[in-house]
Amino acid sequence: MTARLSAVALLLASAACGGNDPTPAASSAPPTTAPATTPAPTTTTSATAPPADATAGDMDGDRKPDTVTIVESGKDRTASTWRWGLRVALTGGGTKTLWNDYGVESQEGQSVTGFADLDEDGRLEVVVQAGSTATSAGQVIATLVDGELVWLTLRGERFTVEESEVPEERGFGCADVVPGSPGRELVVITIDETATEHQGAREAYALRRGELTRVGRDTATWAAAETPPTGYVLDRCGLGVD
Ligand SMILES: [Ca+2]
Ligand SMILES: [Ca+2]
Repeated sequence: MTARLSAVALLLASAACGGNDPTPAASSAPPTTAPATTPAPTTTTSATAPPADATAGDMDGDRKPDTVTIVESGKDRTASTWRWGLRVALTGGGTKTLWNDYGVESQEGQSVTGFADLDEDGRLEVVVQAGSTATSAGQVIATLVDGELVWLTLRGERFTVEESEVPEERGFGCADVVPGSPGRELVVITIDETATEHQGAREAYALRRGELTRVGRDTATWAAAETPPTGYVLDRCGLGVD
C-alpha cells in the first residue's frame, strides 16, 4: 500500500549579501533584526530522549503516554534469526517486548500505525504495520492483558488485517455494530469494485482480553457513482491513515 507522505517545505529566506564590503558592523549598535534562536519547546517528559521511531500512546490506562518502539533482534536481515518486535515502556512501570513469532528477511516497513481504544475500556491498543508491499500491508494489533503485552488473536492465531488495493479494497475500522454490546467492535471491510457497482462486506469482531470473536457480518451493494453507505468507509478506527 502506498503510504501517503506529507511533505513539509521549508522556505528559507536568505538575506541579500551586502556585496564585497568587508566592513564589520559597528559593535556599539546591537542588531535589532537578528532571527530568534529560541529552541522549540520540548514535549519530552522522560529523563532520556525516546528513540527516533517512538510513538506515544497510553496503553496501561494511567492517562500518561507510554513509549512504543519497533525493535529488531539484529541488523542482519538475511539471517534466519532476525526478528522484529514491539517494545512498550509503560509509565505505570515496566517495559514489555513482544517479538514477532517468525522472521521474514524481505519483510520490511514495520512501523507503528497508531493507537485506538478498540473496546473502549480506557486503554489504547496499538496498531502496527507488520510489513508492506506496493499494494498491500498487514496490520497487527497489540494490547495489554493483565499487564502483559499480547497480539490480538482470532481462534488462537494472531489476527492480521491484510489491507490491499488490488484486486479489491480491504481495510479495517471501528464501529458500534452490535446494539447493546459493551464497547465498539473492530470491523474488517472488503469492497469489491467494478466499473458500475461496488459490493461491500463487513465483518465485526468483539475484543475481550486480547481475543477477537466474530460477532456479525453484513453486506451492501451500491452504485459506483454513489458514496458508500454508512459503515463502509475505511476509517482505520480514526487513526488518520489511508
Ligand atoms: Ca501510560
Ligand atoms: Ca482498549
